[in-house]
Amino acid sequence: MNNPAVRQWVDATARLTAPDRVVWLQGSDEEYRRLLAEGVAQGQLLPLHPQRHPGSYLHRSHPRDVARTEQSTYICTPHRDDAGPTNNWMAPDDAHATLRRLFQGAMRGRTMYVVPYLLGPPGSPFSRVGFELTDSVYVAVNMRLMTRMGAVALEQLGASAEFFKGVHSTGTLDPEQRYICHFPQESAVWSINSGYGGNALLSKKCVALRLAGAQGRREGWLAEHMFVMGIEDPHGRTTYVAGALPSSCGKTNLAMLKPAGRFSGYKVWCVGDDIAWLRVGRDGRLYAVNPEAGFFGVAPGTSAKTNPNMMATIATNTIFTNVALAADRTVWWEGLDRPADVRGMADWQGKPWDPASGQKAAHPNARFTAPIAQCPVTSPAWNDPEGVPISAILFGCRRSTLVPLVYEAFTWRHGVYLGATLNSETTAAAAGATGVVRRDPMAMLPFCGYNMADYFAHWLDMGTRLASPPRIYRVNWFRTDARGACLWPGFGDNMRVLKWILDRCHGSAEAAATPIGYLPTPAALDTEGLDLPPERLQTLLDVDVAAWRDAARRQTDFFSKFGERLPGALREEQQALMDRLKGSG
Ligand code: OXD
Ligand code: MN
Repeated sequence: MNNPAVRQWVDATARLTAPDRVVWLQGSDEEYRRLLAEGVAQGQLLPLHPQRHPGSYLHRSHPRDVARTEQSTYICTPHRDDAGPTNNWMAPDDAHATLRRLFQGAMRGRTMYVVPYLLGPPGSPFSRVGFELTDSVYVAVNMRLMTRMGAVALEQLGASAEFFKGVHSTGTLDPEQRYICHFPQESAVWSINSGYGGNALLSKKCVALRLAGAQGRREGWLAEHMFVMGIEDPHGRTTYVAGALPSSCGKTNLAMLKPAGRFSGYKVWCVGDDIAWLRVGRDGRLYAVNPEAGFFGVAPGTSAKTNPNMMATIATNTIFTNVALAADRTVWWEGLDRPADVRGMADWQGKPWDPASGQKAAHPNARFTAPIAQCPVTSPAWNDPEGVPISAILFGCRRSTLVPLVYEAFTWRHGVYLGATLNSETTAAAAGATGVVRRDPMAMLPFCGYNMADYFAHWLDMGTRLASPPRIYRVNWFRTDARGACLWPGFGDNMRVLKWILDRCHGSAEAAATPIGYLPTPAALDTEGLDLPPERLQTLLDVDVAAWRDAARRQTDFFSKFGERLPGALREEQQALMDRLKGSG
């Protein structure tokens, strides 16, 4: 390595953390095999059945280290206000002092891997280089699957001193001493005492969302918690859609959806399932790239029914985390189509599993890591240096009441308001209670690296620079009836909603203007062949004016958190909604 800025930083970190060895990774297949063997020797990885899961491994994490820990995640800006009311804040000097104490000698007896990676397509002006220094071989192999790792990053970096710096140590895994500290002004993140994906694979949430988001604001682009898909219609025309859904709400399933039988003339192409970087193109359209090169998906609930393309993706060369293990070294989780072979089944902690105990065999946030190139429907454009032009943006939520199946914003500004007021029920992707409704603007609440009021302003500003902005939608697959049963079949049938959205983008679908936005007329939504009684469809497309008035009023508390910094346009949109609701009786 002859980049002096990289070398100096790596040397300084090694002096602080005192690893026994420093290993610079190049990203070759041979090196990956060596790292896997090291992981097995250390007991971090367990080889799976060689024919049923070729090239695949199981990792079991510490039982108290199984999800992102938002309470230990900090944005360390000089002024508290620059982190804003939705982030934990720490003064940079205090954070550095704490981190110096914790990292001092933390890698003694271990290897420090230097992991160079490229976020975005090679040779693209959209792309950015990062380095992660980690003492976890599990992190190193996951980074190989999740990013374009090794020589390709060094080539893109050349002699530049501009790169994202990530330092990670599994430390002692003590949750009380866990810190994930972001320093946007230094393009740096330090993480200690967790080995869990979102806390430890620093390229993902820490860099590609929080740090890149802050950089994007300075440079005029957006880093978003979004999938990107191309939908090819029977005429061969591909329309690109991006969508933000809170963690564990089906974003990955949607990103590679296999259209239900009736829509066999349509084909979905996956560009990415979790993160999108969005820029204004020379033609005034919004363009997206996927900074990642792999999937870190939730295993429970993934099956041939819910996501056949992901089942094909993870058939080989996959790292599973915290799933259950059958006696024949095949993996299992709740929601998999095949029944559990309970004889000799070990749960996610490696203990014998007794289904009668009522305990889950796999952790609800068990994961798989696999390269995007293994997905049967990877978009031919996923590595295009220019990115793909986005025609529609979805903001999805998990709401059992109130929010209709789909509706369209009147304008970009109204769409930003729909994103900013997104509310969703919590899931197992983050530590804490699940099923509680919380505000999750643009599905970015845990991932916005700066003051969210400024983030909303940045979104509004992007709109002023777009000559042809995408249409914006809110979707909710999770409406239930009085008994708690889902009203909408979801999965492949979500193509019905996407079809309406495509037709809207191409000017050929009907919609009814309601106080909250444009809803499909019942005839415009293709429900042919679905067992969906008209009254159920009516509930799915219902706008309960009284309940929406309450919901609109409750936004005031959320908006007030941001004080004067909140863009006036959002309060104006709230007032306009209240006026429309009033006008409709
Ligand atoms: C993820 C998450 O891992 O959103 O993608 O938590
Ligand atoms: Mn995510």
